Amino acid sequence: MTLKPITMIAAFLAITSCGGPQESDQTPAGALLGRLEAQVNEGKIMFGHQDDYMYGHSWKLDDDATEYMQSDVFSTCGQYPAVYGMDLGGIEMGWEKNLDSNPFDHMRASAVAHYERGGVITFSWHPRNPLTGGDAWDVSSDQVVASILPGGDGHEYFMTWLAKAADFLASIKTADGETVPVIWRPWHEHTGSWFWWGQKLCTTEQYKALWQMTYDYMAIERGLDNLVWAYSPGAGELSSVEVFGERYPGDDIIDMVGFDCYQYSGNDVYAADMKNALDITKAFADEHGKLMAVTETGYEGVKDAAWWTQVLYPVMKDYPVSYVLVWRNACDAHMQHHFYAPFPEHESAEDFKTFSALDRMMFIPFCGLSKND
Ligand code: BMA
Repeated sequence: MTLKPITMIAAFLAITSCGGPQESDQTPAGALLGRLEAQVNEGKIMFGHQDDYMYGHSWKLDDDATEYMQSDVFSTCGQYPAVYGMDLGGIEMGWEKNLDSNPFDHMRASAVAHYERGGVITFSWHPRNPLTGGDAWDVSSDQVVASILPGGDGHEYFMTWLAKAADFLASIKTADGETVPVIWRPWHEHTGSWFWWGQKLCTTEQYKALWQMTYDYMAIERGLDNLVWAYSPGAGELSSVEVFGERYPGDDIIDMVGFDCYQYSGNDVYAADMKNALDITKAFADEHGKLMAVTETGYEGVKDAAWWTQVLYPVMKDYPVSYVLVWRNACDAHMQHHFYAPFPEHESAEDFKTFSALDRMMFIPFCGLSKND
């Protein structure tokens, strides 16, 4: 794979330091990338779940919690997801809780706990609309990206949003002061037009400039060295490798490529959509020397008792997928149907257990106190 300058320096230091690669002169991002690459080479696919420790199908973390142990995935199969996804939406407003009511303090602390358990963290971002004041889904103006780029009226204001996101990402540290590496996946699903940074809401140049501005600020100006940068179009629009790459910000910025693909109808349609997106992503990843992942997927309500081993696994098993992340299990009373991972009473729980035990699937074993202690 092609390494970015910062990673190359890290790799060089790691090789030349007397302790070998384990002695970490590496940046946190370089270390995470090395780990991800090694796992892919061993054929491992990490399972991921959005907001896993924050809430589940019928529970929510206490605001005054000090531990992060509860998880629908753990309750179902006895292991935690290897990848823990969260979303920074709301950080830009200075809110205490994100757009799905997760306190940022708990997000930070649970990310550290998950990292110390041996897991990997990823953040997406659904920032509000900086021009209209609406949410990320407010597509009433196609001038939003233009307005926040350098020279735009909203540029300075938007830079305060990037600063708040950067502050948070830099603040995820262990008690020893080690900065936790994260897979950072902003500006996702841009091939669709449902977010203010989407296809019809800005030009290719503007979209690329948005990434460049984000990278220049976070990685260069702020020097954040714990971010593995991920690019993930929506799968629905991926008709070719060219479409995948049309708004690609560049090899200097991106470390990992993936896509978001959901099941909305039959298994066959989903399997075909996934295969198409996997083929295109793999071709692009190979050409650019990048890792690949299924950055978001799932079947709302998992309405098939054997979905894990008969639908999801068969379609991705022939690809070098670093991780596959399913979306959140909403706990709000009016969103009980909105879940993508199983819970013990769900009809796909048994199948999920089988899935979690597959050789290639990677979860995080429970390694705290035993339940009898
Ligand atoms: C969407 C839904 C929303 C949520 C958003 C950001 O797909 O799950 O309910 O607010 O993601 O997490």
